[in-house]
Amino acid sequence: MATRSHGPGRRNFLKLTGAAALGGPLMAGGTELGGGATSPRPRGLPPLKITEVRVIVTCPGRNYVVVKILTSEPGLYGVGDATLNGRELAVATALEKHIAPLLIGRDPEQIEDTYQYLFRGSYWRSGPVQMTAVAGVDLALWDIKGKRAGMPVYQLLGGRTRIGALAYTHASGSDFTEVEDAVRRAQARGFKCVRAQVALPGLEGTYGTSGKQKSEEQAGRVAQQADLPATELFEPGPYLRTVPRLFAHLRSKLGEEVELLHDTHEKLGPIDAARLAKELEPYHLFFLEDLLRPEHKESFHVIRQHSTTPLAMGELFNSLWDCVPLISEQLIDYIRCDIGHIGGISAARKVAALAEAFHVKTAWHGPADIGPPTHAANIHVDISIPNFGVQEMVFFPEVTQEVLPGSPTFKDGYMNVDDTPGLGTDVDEEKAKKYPYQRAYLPTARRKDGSVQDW
Ligand code: KDG
Ligand code: MG
Repeated sequence: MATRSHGPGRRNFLKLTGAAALGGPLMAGGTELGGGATSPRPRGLPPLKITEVRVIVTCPGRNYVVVKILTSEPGLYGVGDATLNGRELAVATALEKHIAPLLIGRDPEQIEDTYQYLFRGSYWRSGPVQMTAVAGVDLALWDIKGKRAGMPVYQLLGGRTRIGALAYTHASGSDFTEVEDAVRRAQARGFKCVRAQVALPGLEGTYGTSGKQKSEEQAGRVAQQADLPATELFEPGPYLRTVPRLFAHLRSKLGEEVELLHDTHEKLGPIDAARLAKELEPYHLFFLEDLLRPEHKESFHVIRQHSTTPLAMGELFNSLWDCVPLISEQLIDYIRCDIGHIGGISAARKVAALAEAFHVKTAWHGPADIGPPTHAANIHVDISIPNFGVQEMVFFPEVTQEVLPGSPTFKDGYMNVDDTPGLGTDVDEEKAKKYPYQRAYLPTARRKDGSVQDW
């Protein structure tokens, strides 16, 4: 575990005071933009400054990067999540070495300005490492604003639009019957929507399965961590033959009511993707996820021309602009960016608004490899927008919840947050110290001829 913190050293303080004296920041209605805060404020709250940024890397079950931002108001702090699976230390370093020094002395209430400053101010835009770091800061700032206002973040976003967020979990297995049993277990637990993945005969490992699954939680923890990357085998032929048969089996055994989803995990080329979407049509999927690599947005036309299976895409996107072509051309039905990898709530609400204009719904990424603050952010956005679709979720193990308390709750198929001000999540720094970072990678994949394949 590493906790490195940035506070207002005398040098930083002088630098910030100097910048203000040179007239850098602009004044707006008694509030300074681009740095510190001045009084009086329009609504009479005292000025607030960021005094310290702590970057906490911990491994309670798996690696997480937590950003804790402290303010000049005693006891007022915000907690964000900046976890990027397999590249945690790159994000932690970006935060510690490059971003934290920029934050000291800024007004934490100027969330949009900070987001713009970090996104555009670096000149080098976007990218998963930078945007995960920005998301960590963004979440912590929304947490602070909610705590200061005495409101949960969803209230700041416009208030409730629904009683909870319809959730989906994962079911997988080494054959169709095992997957069917896993779906039934999920249904017994209250889930109305279940993602189904099956192992491919004759191939070592398949994304989303790890042989015989023991529980939904394990099924959810698809990104198995290992000291060095495991190599899985993939061939499109067996995959394309097996998946439609899986869904034929599930529909014949489970009926039409349960909503079924499937994740292709960017493995296919355009014509294979179109074939899969077309062949899955009779089984009425809720959605078919991530058919193509994120580079190949234009190829979604091919899929759309051949099929009415609802499509979801986006967990590898890093900004609003990655989403624009697919949304504005109505090539997908669900946008499923990771709020923790596109810059946080400030970016997500713009993606959601863009999607709303084009009849696209949200389905934010919600795997085990992002921390509870991002899962909480998912729900705050889900329950305050008009065009929410579905929310992927996981049950965190006890050890994770001890270190990172306050995850959203699940009941009768829906996720929810309570009225705790802010995001409702926290970090126990003492407990985090007990679980030091462990090097871990995502698996990789190859074809049978040895060539590289997307995992
Ligand atoms: O770190 C990679 C995982 O987040 C990803 O494999 C999970 O695709 C995923 C999903 O839909 O949950
Ligand atoms: Mg996915």
